[in-house]
Amino acid sequence: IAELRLNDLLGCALEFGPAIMQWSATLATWSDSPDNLTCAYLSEAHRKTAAQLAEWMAAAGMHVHIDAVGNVVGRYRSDAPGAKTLITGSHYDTVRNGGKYDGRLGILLPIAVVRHLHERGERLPFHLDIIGFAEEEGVRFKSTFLGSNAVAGTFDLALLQQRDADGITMGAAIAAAGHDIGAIPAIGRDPAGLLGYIEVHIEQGPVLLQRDLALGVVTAINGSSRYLVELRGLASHAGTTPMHMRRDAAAAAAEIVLLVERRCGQGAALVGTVGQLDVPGGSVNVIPGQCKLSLDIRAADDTERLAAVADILDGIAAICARRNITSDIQAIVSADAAPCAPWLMRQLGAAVERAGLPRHDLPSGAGHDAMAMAAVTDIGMLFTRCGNGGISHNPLETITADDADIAARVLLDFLRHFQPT
Ligand code: HGY
Ligand code: MN
Ligand code: MN
Ligand code: MN
Repeated sequence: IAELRLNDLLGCALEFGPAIMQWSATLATWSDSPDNLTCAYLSEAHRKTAAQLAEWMAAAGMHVHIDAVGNVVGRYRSDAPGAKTLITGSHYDTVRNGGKYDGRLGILLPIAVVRHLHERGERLPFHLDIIGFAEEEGVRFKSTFLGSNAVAGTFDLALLQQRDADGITMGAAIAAAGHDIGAIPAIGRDPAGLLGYIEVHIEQGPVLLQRDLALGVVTAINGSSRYLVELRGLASHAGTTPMHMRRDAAAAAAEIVLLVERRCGQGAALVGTVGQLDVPGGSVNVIPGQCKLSLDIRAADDTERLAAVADILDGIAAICARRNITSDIQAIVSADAAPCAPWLMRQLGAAVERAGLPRHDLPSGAGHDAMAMAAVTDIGMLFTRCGNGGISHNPLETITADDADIAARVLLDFLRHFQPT
């Protein structure tokens, strides 16, 4: 309270920014790795992060619980009889060696805004839920959006059988964290009770930075297809096996990497990445008999994405046939592009303009929890500028306290003017 009063007294411009930056730094102290920020689903660092978010939500005047998949759910209750609920939030897990703000900004910023409302005893005509989604990145278990799928009622219980790198099933990990997998289906929300979902997220790209804009209104989230590919050839002696007699799984993988790059270079908003490439148990003097790689193909247009995926899968089959390699290809994610609701874009845009900023609309190349939430309610997203050239999924990911502050002010203003359709 002293900090906020001081800002008021001093007329400091930054009412929300410093707290958001400080909270982000605090959360980043809990990591699965001593060398970088990695916060994988239900690890010890993940559970400490959840507990800290719950504490901050409660201190901001919210009623808080942690649900059966580890989502941290805070409700800032309305006094209005029969009030419906607007949800905001994002994820608190991270990629390996990630940044402080991906996901987390979308949880911490609304907490700062609710704290502001609570300090002033200001209630909203609707319940505001802030949800820290437990898992979006798919680091520990290959599936993504576990937290937001549970809230959207689209959680696939078969995923509980998935095993992590240590052979632990998702179900066992959830139970070990003290949660009841039997309670997962009840997490799903009734669409009739929802007014919409808003996600504040860093842009994770250079557009706002290049245009010198603090904020952007998202038009749609690009669709994405994710695969895990396992190639099998024949391990044999690196010194005695003639080149024309080899079944080199890594050489096949190298052709596939270049195939993905070439094919995805043919589309305007089409991108393709092989982010994981591994020769399990490889040795310098052994021809790779096995190679594992991931595929991540995205586009604004689903038809374009699916055409690229089909071409790439055909190309993989041709490469393997020519090289006498077998392949096992596992589809992990197929998420269609998720359009943002025009009425929410309009109200977010109006709040941006009331703050004296120009409205700029842009698509999201990154996936977000909003894609999963689109299954249960209308979605809107507000992007904040990224520094360091827009880099993300990297410890160099950065934002400024000023931008965090203006984004919080815009969210506060959006909430105060929010009109359900
Ligand atoms: O991969 C993505 O786009 C998101 O950061 N999970
Ligand atoms: Mn991410
Ligand atoms: Mn994210
Ligand atoms: Mn997200």
